[in-house]
Amino acid sequence: GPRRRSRRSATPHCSFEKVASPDLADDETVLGVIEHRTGHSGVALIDGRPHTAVHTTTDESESFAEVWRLDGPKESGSHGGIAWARTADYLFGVARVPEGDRYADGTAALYTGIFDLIGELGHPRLARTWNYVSGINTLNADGLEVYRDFCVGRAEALDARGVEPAGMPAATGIGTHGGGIACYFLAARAGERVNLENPAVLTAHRYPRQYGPRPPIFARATWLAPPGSDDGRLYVSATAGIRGHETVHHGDVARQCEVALENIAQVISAENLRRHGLRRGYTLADVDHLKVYVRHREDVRAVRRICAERFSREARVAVLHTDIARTDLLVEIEGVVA
Ligand code: 3HB
Repeated sequence: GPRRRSRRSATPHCSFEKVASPDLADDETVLGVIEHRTGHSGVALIDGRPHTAVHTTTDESESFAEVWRLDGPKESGSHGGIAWARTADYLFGVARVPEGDRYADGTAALYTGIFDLIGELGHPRLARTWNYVSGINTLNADGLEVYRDFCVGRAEALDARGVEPAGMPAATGIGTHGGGIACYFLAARAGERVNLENPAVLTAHRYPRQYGPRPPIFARATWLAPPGSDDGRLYVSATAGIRGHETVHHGDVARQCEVALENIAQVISAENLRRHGLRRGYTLADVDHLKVYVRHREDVRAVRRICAERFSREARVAVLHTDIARTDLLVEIEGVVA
């Protein structure tokens, strides 16, 4: 069938496609493939592309492949459990922490491994991360919630490598139904990388202690543009119904969804981009390749309806059924602009 492709671009872009599509094998633009499915697989380098399957939904009819592409000659490899592929400007990597009864040490090793690899390969600036954490709201062997345990490990890796919290890009930290922690990421050699905050939401690394011994550390969005060009893209973090640091509208998925949309609209607005030195601005109609994470199966229809009203009719919207980092959050939404 026809393959819907984004415009050519000098920054990595994704599309949502059928899993195991035979067309992918000889497509030289592919940087990496993440399958969203009802089961997981290990990290692999297949035909020079990093690959894994994440167990992010409970109905195989919702499965799809998130295919990352970029034009240009590529090089790939596998090092310390991280499968990677890169062009001259950008690198895509995939890694995993195996299932266990504690995650801080494994997460710290994962992130120090990522920092070391991107440094050695000369793509030192982390540009976007996705973290799919199984049993995210369950307790680890010490009685600490697994998401908080993950946050401890990530914070320790930053300490160990001297990475400032403000240097951490847009992220996703969300549940999966198995497989430990799957992490994939983009990193840049050079060019513009601007991490954005949302003035309506507290900077994650300043969250008070009530959310865990170490805070989450990520930006609300990251703008990337290649060296010598302003043809960039804005990658929006998984965004929830939070104001300040507090969850709003407990138990009301529709209103939480509206606040998440409002938070995305604010972070990508001209006013917010100007505040971060970028002379452009966007609305919800500009966001594509949305991944919408819904905690309860029975809320999927309501969330789909709200998203259909608020995003472009052309936007690709994937709804996934999985747990969310904070137990009182019912929905989270991420996407890519342009
Ligand atoms: C994270 O910890 O990286 C994270 C968590 C979220 C949303 C976005 C990022 O719930």
